[in-house]
Amino acid sequence: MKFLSSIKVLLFVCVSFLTFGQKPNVIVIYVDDLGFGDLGCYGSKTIKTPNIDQLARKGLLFTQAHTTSATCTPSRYSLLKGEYAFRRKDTGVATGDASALIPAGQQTVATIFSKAGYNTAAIGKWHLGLGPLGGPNWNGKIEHGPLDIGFKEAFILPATGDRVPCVYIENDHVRNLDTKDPIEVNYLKKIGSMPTGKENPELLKMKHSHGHDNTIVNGVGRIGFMVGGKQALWDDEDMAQTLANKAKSFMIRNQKSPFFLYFATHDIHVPRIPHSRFLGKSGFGNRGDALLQLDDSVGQLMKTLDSLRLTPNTLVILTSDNGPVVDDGYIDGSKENLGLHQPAGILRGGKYSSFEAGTRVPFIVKWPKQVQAGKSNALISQIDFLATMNQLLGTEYNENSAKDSKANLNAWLGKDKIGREYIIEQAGTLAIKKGDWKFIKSGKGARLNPLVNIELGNDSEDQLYNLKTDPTEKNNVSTAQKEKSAELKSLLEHEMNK
Ligand code: NG6
Ligand code: CA
Repeated sequence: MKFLSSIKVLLFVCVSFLTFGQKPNVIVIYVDDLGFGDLGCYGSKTIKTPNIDQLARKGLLFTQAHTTSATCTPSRYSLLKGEYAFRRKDTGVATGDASALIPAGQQTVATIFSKAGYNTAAIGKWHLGLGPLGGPNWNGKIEHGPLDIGFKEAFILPATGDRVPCVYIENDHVRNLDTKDPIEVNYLKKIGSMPTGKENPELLKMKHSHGHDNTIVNGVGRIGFMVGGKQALWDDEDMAQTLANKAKSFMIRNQKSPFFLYFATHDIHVPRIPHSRFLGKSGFGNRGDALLQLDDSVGQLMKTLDSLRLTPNTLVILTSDNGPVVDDGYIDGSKENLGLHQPAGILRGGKYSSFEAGTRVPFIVKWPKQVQAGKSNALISQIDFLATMNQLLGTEYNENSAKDSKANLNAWLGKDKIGREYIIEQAGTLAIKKGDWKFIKSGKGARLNPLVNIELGNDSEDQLYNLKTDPTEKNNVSTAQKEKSAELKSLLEHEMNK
């Protein structure tokens, strides 16, 4: 039996690579909080993003691509695991000391690449929890991390830039930790004597607008409290270059074998503390400067591919984990200097929102050898990444563990211009988009988050929008279009109960 199934896998792999030739390298550039309107190639005339625009010129730009959720943790969970995060109760925005949401041994897209003989790396933001129940051991081996779910190497931030502990994890240990200065983390109460933004605002180099008033690290108030680990603390200014260097080194070391690189940038999430090379250069505050820095990182990675002559057979996907936000808790000049820049383009809402800007994000696929440059209006979702990569690689995988992920390679490579029949979007409530229609389920949440100034898309009534005639979701037609509304509602409920 085992022999037969090995033959089957071998056949699959052969068929797949007869179709696609030599195994491509795959790089996912997973940007944090990048909006549908942020990039030149998506119509922005304000902040310049030449390197990403070049990706789009040589690749395929999607206009109807969605992340699964309007915040980070659930989106990343779905992308790597192939299961909607709403199926679980614990996949909201994770704290910095959360235990692993995907424990050791579970199938992810990285285990699939590994099985297919790829070298795999996770570099950048993690934010999926680490360690067993009760959280990670910061001062020893960190279990249930990327290395336990298919990545052969890792260089990550445990959660976000604004959450403690502000240290990198290299493979399964905190980098540069002095064991005589152990790290302790607490999300419930202050520990130790490190100053906090609340008690010592005079020590801050960047003030918070809301939240972010716990432990001060590098002059910035964070979420959560930490002590120790002084030698291990990251430099915010150098973070983008540190991550880009790690990615480049991984590509250089693996130029002879196929690789899968999950490059999850910290840009353009808060705190936005770009290097002095970029600070003040966009004219749009720190968010604009962080966008320049992001574009530069992308340029560096692409240049490295060129210099290694790997460009033709490398599949690069650039996308975002959720929609945009301007003031996400720090006073960094982004709000004051927004000018004519429209992070969400014409879309309504933003990060945290059930309106389109929450999950409709930039999505660019470039693979010179196989993908014709152009534009696609196909409806696609990051939920399909796992099954689609599996289809590309021709491996066998456990469909039950990735039950929401569907193989959609033809759409992702531009051969099928229709894509999915429908997609599900998760924010305060759930929404479904099918054809021209978008249905948002009624919910109890507030309509507006005044702190971030974003309409969340919640309403006590169901909402239905015709995105073709009403792309900015202004005209709720759920009463006038009762049948359409009922159809989408029942489809959504069917998905929820699966
Ligand atoms: C919010 C934070 C915000 C950001 C977000 C997660 C406050 C007031 N706001 O709770 O700054 O960190 O969580 O962003 O603490 S995400 O992109 O990782 O989902
Ligand atoms: Ca995010």
